[in-house]
Amino acid sequence: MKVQVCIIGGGPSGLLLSQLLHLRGIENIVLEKHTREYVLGRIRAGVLEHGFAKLMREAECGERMDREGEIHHGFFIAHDGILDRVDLHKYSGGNSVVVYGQTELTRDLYDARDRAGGMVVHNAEDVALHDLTTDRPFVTYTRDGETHRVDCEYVIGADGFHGVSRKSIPADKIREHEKIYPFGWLGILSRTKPVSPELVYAKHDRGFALCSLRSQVLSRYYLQVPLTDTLDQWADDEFWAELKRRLPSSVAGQLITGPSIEKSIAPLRSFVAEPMRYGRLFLAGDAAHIVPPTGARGLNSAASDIYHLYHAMLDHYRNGSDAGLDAYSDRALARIWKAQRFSWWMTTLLHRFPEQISYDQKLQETELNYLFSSETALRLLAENYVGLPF
Ligand code: RFL
Ligand code: PHB
Repeated sequence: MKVQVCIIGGGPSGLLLSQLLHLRGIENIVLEKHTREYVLGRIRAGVLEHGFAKLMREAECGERMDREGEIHHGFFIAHDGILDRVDLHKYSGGNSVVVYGQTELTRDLYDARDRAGGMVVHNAEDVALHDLTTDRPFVTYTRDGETHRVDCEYVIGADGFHGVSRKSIPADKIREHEKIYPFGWLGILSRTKPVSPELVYAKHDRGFALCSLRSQVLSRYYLQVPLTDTLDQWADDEFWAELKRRLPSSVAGQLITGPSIEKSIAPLRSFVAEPMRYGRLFLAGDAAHIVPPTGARGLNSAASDIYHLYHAMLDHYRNGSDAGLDAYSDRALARIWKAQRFSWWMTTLLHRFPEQISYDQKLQETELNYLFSSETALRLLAENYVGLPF
């Protein structure tokens, strides 16, 4: 088979790019390692920047998001027994975020690809990238024991952190920067009314906690846990009891508990690979960079890559200019590093570090006190949280 663009990975990055290119007549195929049910079973991000929401609309995938997603104009930070609110709308010059689950967004993208007759191959095993530094790259994969070959002009590596694309780049052509945090997040999803209509990020001596939501009947909660913890150590009752301990009493008293319908532990890590291009291969999303979830930047950073890559491809196929493709890595990375900085800042501000000394604790407290006493500091937080311009 021959297409213009071969996209590896059927997560949000790959599907969004596929849909946008298809709408502009650029032929592409998506190769996804897993089944659709598996991809849709992963509970991940919940907060979308307004710029991302706009891109979903441009991809003609925004209808359900606009109907069912919630617009949030602010969120809370709980610390030292009090609850302070960050007014995103006020301090970002009128912007906001959309609370809409990654699962739902991915489902909308799959539905759109189906409606348009897009080519999405599931259970594509042993995906391998070939001849990336020539102008005739190709990709091979096996499915049901049969080997297939896709000839293309460009390959997009949108196959997440553990994918094959980044690993196909020779080690001396890529530089990796990594920071591993000494804790993870234990997350649960429950069919209960959220404790607060807006998100609550809680800093506590016992560790960080987050109260988030997917809708007014579906809650998502997280607890900072040691990396050595396993799921069987965390029965639902223990989760709820620990969450209550880490929230101010005014919030804990409102908490409605119930059985978890999903429970998972994710380690916290920051990672950036640069450049994001090798010959005819372009990396996008988690394949090139990840952040700890604290600042809600991961999926949003993926969207900013897709924005730049989509426009670079349009430039190439419509205007015959490679300027966008040549500038892609630098443009994408400029914003990625800002998202890294913000995620690092929020993670450092709100978590309890194992080796933390009293000096570090005092700095965290001072940073929070300063934040809520300075409109300038709140503006900095708000403009980063709603998303810097693409
Ligand atoms: P994905 O979603 O990992 O999709 C990659 C796809 O590629 C497939 N794949 C392969 N396909 C073919 N061949 C191979 N060899 C392959 N290897 C892998 C995989 O099966 C998969 O389907 O990457 P993508 O599309 O770049 O999307 C990135 C986002 O998923 C990620 O950044 C966010 O989920 C991060 N994140 C959050 N981001 C936000 O912006 N806001 C949030 O509120 C937020 N919360 C979170 C998060 C991530 C979390 N975890 C679990 C890491 C909360 C959590 C707990
Ligand atoms: C989520 O709802 O999963 C979520 C929200 C905000 C974050 C991280 C995760 O910062």
